[in-house]
Formats: sequence, structure tokens, C-alpha cells
Amino acid sequence: KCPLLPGQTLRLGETVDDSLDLWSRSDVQTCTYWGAPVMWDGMFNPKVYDRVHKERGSSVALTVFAVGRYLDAYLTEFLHSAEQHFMLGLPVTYYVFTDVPESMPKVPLGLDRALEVIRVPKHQRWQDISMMRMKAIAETIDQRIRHRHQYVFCLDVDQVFMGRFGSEALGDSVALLHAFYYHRPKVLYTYDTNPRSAAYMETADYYYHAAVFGGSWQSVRNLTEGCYKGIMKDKQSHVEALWHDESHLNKYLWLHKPSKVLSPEYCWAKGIGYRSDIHIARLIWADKQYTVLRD
Ligand code: 2GW
Ligand code: MN
Repeated sequence: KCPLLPGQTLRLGETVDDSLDLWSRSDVQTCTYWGAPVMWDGMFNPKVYDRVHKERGSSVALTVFAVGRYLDAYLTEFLHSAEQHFMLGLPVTYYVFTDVPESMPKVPLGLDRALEVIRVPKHQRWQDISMMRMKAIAETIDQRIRHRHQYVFCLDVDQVFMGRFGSEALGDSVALLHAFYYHRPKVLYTYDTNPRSAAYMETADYYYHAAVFGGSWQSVRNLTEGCYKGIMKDKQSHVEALWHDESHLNKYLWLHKPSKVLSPEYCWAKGIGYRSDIHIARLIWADKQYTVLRD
């Protein structure tokens, strides 16, 4: 039922038959059991996606948080590389959330690309800096994004674009396979195992990485609101999920299946080394400077 093989209909109402090439991958799973495509390099025609999204006037919001020392450490390279690779050809607005707007780097932007800065408080605990992104994103979708963009992507800042991250990644509800777990058996997934947490899970489909998620503004608003509610419920119960917002994201995406899944090519960790199924690293984790950045 996955809509990406030659001759079959794309979700967008188009077919891929304008190319003689066979767009497929036989070495990886390209479809979830609920019928969502898993996007691997080589199984889609980027030109078709770009054409259709241009015709439809699709516009994309990219949210990224750079609070405290993360601004100097990561933001310039993140934005600079996004200008080379993220949704080229479509209108993009970056929404940068920071506690130090006055320290924003000046990054030159391409045509049809814009940047807005939103001030957020710097929470004492880093766990809260990470988790409270859910609330700030939901509010900004309500206040600004829903009037301007069909799609929203929400990314960690400690990453660098290395290859095309394009319109093929757009969809109603989009989640990313975590590079560390996509090869591993489910028993090794690090879900939350505390029954008192709202993120508690007994079984699951995949382990999704919170460093990249997205979709239509409606879906992303529901997702961020849902995760935020779980986070606040945990605070009232005096518990915290194992991987914070990522645990709540996994719980939400188990209850509300994503309509599109991105392969780990969309957020690769170089440290893993060579993998024959990874044809291209489109986005990579930046080097962590834990000793500098985490107290
Ligand atoms: C985070 C941890 C420790 C110290 C500081 C921070 C921190 C994070 C910060 O000082 N300022 C800041 O802006 N952040 C934002 O939160 C930033 O956008 C960053 O990319 C994001 C998540 O923190 P990060 O990237 O250090 O955590 P990871 O790479 O271990 O992230 C995974 O797990 C997190 C939950 O523990 C999140 O779910 C994240 O989405 C996952 O990728
Ligand atoms: Mn990160």
C-alpha cells in the first residue's frame, strides 16, 4: 500500500512514471505495517516532489532552539548548512527560540527565506530546556505558523546538514528512525518503563528520534500539545520520563501513527561507522562538547 513505487499514486496525487528509472530499495523496509512510507535514498524521485510542492505553494517553518551556550556552539553552522540543503526551492522561515536574542549570529539567507527570533526563558535544568520546547512550539504554531505555513519541522540545533533534506520529507505527520536503534531488536529500545509516567510503554513500533519531527501545522500542534500535557502530568506525579521529551514523543507516535517515516539518513551519527544501507547522510549529529555544555 505504500505509495512510492513506480506507477503507483503518490499521496500528492501524482505518479512517479515520468522517469524510466526504477525507484525502489530492496535492502531496507520501505513501508510500515500501517502503510506509511519509510523514506530511503533511491526510492523516490526528488524532482517530482519538488515540482508538486512548488505547484501547491507549500511553505515550511523550521523551529530550532538555541538556549544558553548552545547558541554560540551550534546555531551558525546549523543555519548556514540549512541554507545549503533544507527545502531548497520552497519558502522557508526559521523560528529561532533563544534566551539571548541580542547574541543572534548574522547568517545571510537566500531568496524566499526568512528568520524570526522568539525569546524564551532559560530553564534551570537542561531537561526542562529540552522538554519545554514542546510548549513553545505549540504556542508559536497557534500565534504565527498556522497563518503562514502548511508544514513545520522541529529540529535539535546540534546538527549539521550535509545533503539534500527536501520536499520528499514533507507529509502530514513525519517521524525519524533513531540512528542508534533502527538495526536493533525492540527489547533494546529505550522507552519509558515507569508505569507512573505518562510516557510509559509496554510495546512499540520503532524508536523515534526527537531531534527531527514534523508535519502539517495541525499535526505538529497536536503532537507538541500532547507531549507537553504528558510532561506536565509527570511533573504533578513527581516523575520524569527516561529520555524526557523523546519518551513522550515516542508514546504519542505509538498512539498516533506517523504518515511518513524518515530513514536514519535524515539524521545520521558518523560515529556509528559504515553501514551499507545508509547511502547518504543528509543531516549529521554535531560533535558533542559535553564537558563544556553540560554542567
Ligand atoms: C541540553 C542538554 C544539556 C545541556 C544543555 C542542553 C540544551 C539544549 C541547552 O543548553 N540549550 C538548548 O538550546 N538545548 C536545546 O535542546 C537544543 O536545541 C538541543 O539540540 C535540544 C536538545 O538537547 P541536546 O541536543 O543536548 O540533547 P540530545 O542530543 O541528547 O537529544 C536527544 O534527547 C533529548 C532529551 O534528552 C531530546 O529529546 C532531543 O530532541 C533528542 O535529540
Ligand atoms: Mn541533540
